[in-house]
Amino acid sequence: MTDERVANRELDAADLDREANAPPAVADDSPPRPPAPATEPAVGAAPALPAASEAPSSEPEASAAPVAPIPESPPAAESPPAAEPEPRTAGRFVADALHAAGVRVAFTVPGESFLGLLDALGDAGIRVVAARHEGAAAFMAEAYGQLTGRPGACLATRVVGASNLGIGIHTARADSTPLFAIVGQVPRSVRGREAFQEADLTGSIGRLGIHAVEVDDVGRLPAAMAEATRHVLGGRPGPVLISLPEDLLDESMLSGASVIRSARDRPLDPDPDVIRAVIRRLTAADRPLILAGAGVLRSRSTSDLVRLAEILEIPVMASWRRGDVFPNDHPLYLGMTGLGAPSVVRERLAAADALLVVGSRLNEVATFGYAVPAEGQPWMHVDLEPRARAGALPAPDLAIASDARTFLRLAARLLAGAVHDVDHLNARRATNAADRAAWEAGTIVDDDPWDGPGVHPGRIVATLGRVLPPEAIITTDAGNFAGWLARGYRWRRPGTFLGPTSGAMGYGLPAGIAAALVHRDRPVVAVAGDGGFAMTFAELETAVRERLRVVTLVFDNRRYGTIWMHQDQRGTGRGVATDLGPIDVAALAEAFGARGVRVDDDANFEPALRAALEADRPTVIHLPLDRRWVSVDRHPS
Ligand SMILES: Cc1ncc(C[n+]2csc(CCOP(=O)(O)OP(=O)(O)O)c2C)c(N)n1
Ligand SMILES: [Mg+2]
Repeated sequence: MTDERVANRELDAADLDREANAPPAVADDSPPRPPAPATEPAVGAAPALPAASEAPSSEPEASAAPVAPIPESPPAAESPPAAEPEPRTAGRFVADALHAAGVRVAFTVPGESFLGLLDALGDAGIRVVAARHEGAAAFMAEAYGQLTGRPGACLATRVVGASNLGIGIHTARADSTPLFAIVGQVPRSVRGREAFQEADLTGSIGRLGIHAVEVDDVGRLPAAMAEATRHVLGGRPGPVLISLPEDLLDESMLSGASVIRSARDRPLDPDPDVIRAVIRRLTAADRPLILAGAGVLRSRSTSDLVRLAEILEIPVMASWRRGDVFPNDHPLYLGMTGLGAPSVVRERLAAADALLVVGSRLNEVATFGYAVPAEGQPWMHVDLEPRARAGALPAPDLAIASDARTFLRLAARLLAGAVHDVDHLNARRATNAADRAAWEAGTIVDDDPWDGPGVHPGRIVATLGRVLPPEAIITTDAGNFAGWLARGYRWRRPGTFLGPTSGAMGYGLPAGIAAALVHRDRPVVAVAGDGGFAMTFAELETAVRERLRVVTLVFDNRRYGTIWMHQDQRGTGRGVATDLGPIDVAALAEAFGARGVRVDDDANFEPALRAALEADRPTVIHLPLDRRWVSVDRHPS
C-alpha cells in the first residue's frame, strides 16, 4: 500500500470566479471576525446599471445615477450605533431600525394604516418598490433575502394585506430566509372593537413566521425591533411579522430612543475533535457523500465545499432547489435531490455509507419522503440548528452546530498535510467517475424524438443551458414543467437559482423581479407554467416600471398539469378543476408594456431567447406544450 500526501490546494481562477458571484454571508457577522479572505467579493460590488439615466428611483443615496444599485454588502449588525440627532416619529424609528438590520429595499402594496412608516423609508435609505399583490411583494422580499443574505422586507395593510403576505412568509420559513413582514394595524383606540379590517395578526398570519409581535406603546418599540431583528438574522434565519398600529407610527419617540443593534446568534466554533471524527468516517467509507443545502449558499462557502470535496475525493449532491450550491460541471457533482431528480440520484443517496449533510434542513421533498437517511445509514449533520432527531429521520451519528463556512474551513485546515491511503483513494475515484457517468446519462432531457405540436420541454432546457452564461439567474415557479429544469439544467455558480422549497405557485416572476433588481447586469430567467404564471403575472407591470429585463418562460399545457397527473394516477383524470382555458400570453405581455413572443416549435426558441436577453425591457416567451408531456418521467415517446 502506498501513501500519498495531500495538501490544501490553492483555489484556482474558476473557484474565485464562482465565489465572486455568491451572495453575501448571513450567518457569521458576530465578532471576533477574521479579515475577509482573498476570495471574498468586494462589499457593494454591484456592477453599474445599464440605461440608468432613464430609470426612476426612490433611492436617496443615488447621486450620480438615477437608479442606484441595491447594495449587496451584508448587514452591518455589529457596527456601533449612530448618534441620535433629534426626536423622530415611531415610523421613522422603525425605518431606521430596518435599515440598521440590513434592509435596503421594501416591497409593498400600500395601505392607509402604515403611511407613517412608508413615508419614512426613503429618508432612512430604503428603496420602496410597489407591487400589484402582497403575495408577490412577499415573494420578491423572500427572493431578495435568499439572493443577497440581507433581510428582505414586505409591507402590507391590516388583515387584508397581511393574509396576502402569508404565502411569502411561509416560503421564507421553509427557505430559512431573513424577512421582515411589517403590517399596519388598526388604530389603538378601535382595537378589539371590530374595527375595519381588524384581526389578531400575530395570532394568525404571524404564526407562519418564527416570531410575531404587535407593539402598542412607542416605549416598547426599540426592544421589539431589536428582538425581531435577532430572530430574522438567526441562528437559523427566518421571517418575523411586526404589527404596528396606524396611530403609533405618527407618535414622537423620546429623543434618547436609539436603534438597538442586535448581534447575530452564532454557535461556537465546532470542536476540532468532532470535525476529525467526521473526516475519519468519511475517509473510511467506500461510498461517502456530501449533501449540501442553503446553509452553504448563505455562508458563501461553495469554494470551501469544492475544496473539501476535492481533498477528500468525495462527491457532492445538492438538496432540492439548491442546485447552484456546487458547480454542476464539476466531476464530483452528482445531482440535485427531490422532485425531478433521476432515479440514480435517489439510489446513490441511499447507497452512501457515510453521509455528511451540510446546511440542509432535510425536508420531505429533499429526502424523497424521509427515505434518506434511512434507519441504520451512517450520517452526520452540520447545521446552525442541527436536528437531533429530525421527525421521521433517524438521529444523526454526529450533530455539529456550526455555520457551513466555519465547519468547511476548519475541516480543510485540519486536512492540510493529511496522509491518504492512495489505493482507497483510487478506488473511490473510479467509483466517483462511474457515479458521475450514471448521473450524466440520467439527466439527458432533450433526446426524445419530437416534431411538435408545440415545443419539446427538454430541448428548451438544453437550449437554456447552452445559451445562458454561467452568471445567469434562474427562478422557478411550482409545477411539473419544473421537472425538466431540475433534471436538465446545469448551474455553474452559487447564487444563480431561486426556487421556493415551499412549493408555492406564483413565485417565479416576482423572484425574477427581485433578482433583476439586485443584478441589473445579469440575465434573469423566470420559468413558470401557465397556472403559476397566471397567479402573479400582474407583476409584469412592476417589471416594466422598474425597467427590469427579466425574461419569463411560460410552459403552457392549459391545465394545472401536476394536479391533473395526480388525478390521473388515482384513476380520476377527468380534469375536474385542472383543465384550463387558453391565454394569449404574448398579447397579455404586450398589454403590460413588456415584450411578448409566442414560440410554437423548438427551432424558434433560441433566436427568441437571444433577442429577449438583448432587449431593454421584460420579455415573456409563451411556449405552448402538447398535453402528452405530462412530466419529465412521462412523455409522448
Ligand atoms: C399557491 C399554490 N396553489 C396550489 C398549489 C398546488 N399545485 C401544485 S402544482 C399545481 C399546478 C401547476 O400548474 P402549472 O403552473 O400550469 O404547471 P404544470 O404542472 O401544468 O406544469 C398546483 C395547482 C401550489 N403548489 N401552490
Ligand atoms: Mg400548466
